[in-house]
Amino acid sequence: MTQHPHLSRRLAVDQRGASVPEFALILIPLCLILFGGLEIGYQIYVRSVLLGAMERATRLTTLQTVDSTAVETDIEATIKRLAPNATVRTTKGSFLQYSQINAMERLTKDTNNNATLDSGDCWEDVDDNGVRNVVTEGKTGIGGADDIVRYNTVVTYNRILPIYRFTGIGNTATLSATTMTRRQPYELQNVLTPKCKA
Ligand SMILES: [Ca+2]
Ligand SMILES: [Ca+2]
Repeated sequence: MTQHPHLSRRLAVDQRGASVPEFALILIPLCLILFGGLEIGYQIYVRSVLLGAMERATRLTTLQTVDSTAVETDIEATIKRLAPNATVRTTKGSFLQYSQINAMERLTKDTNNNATLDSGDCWEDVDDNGVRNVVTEGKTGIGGADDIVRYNTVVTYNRILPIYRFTGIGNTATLSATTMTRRQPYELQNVLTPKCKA
């Protein structure tokens, strides 16, 4: 077989196909940046809607007559308008004072003065669980007049774009928000009766 004398020279300078792999090299990271940006934007949007719902929850909770179940339902409904398949879990607890949050329950009677709850000693069981502990969740519910209420909401949803397959960030996004408010002093605050260890 005879080769055209100019063919090899023409092939050597022909660059018409070279742009295809170059374009592919650019396209993949470009898609990752684009989809990643959309995913992050969506996450920021869900988060801002969550914070708005929590803010509304605190405003409602300050009122004298408030249905805490309705408050939780409102948070969930607000999120689900945006992310219908999201899981929304809200927990709530109450405290008498801000100083009780994340603090060890106070001893009110310490017979042998060793800062430990012994038989015959008494303590303020802020979270009403029957043991002396560091209070993290508070007493179940939203308490009463002048009490501090804390809501914590965790939202979990499946990512909208398949970006997780390429980045290893996982298919599920989890967002959480906490808010606190003090209820109106429409009557005297309940007094905590100390409990005593038998
Ligand atoms: Ca003691
Ligand atoms: Ca306790």
